[in-house]
Amino acid sequence: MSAPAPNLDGSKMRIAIVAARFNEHITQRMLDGALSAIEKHKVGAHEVFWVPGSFELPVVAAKLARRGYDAVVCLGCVIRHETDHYLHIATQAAAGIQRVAIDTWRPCVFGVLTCDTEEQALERSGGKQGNKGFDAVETAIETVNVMRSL
Ligand code: DLZ
Repeated sequence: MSAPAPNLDGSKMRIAIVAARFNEHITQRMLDGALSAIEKHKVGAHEVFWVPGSFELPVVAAKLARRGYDAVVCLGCVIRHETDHYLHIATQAAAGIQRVAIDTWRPCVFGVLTCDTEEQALERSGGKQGNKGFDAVETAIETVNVMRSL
């Protein structure tokens, strides 16, 4: 039995998007992709918030998830640097975002690129590998609809 088609009707939902300013030349492209998905799937309402870096995504997502948004889409871009600092940021962003989702029962999507190079990040933010921001919004819509069906 194959998986049913996802329900991507976003018309009756309110979605918050939180974008990290660090690597803004990439996250702005991801935000553009996210906004096209918002438009394509006719999301009822949305707002965009900016934070300094990916490490700050979870705390703001936590507040928004408790403020009535049906889902929170977190967008960030972590690129490998000379030290292992990036690893802590990526790991904590992932763990924090997951924790918000489970604690609040609001889908909180990990739209954070973790790449070795800027080229890889460009490919995944509107290049030949698609746009992770667009995908993150579709994930949010589908998951909200699954939660509503339960
Ligand atoms: C400090 C830092 C570094 C080195 N690299 C990134 C990165 O690749 N992507 C990202 O989103 N943020 C980075 N930051 C900033 C941290 O996320 C955070 O804003 C600071 O450590 C302050 O808490």
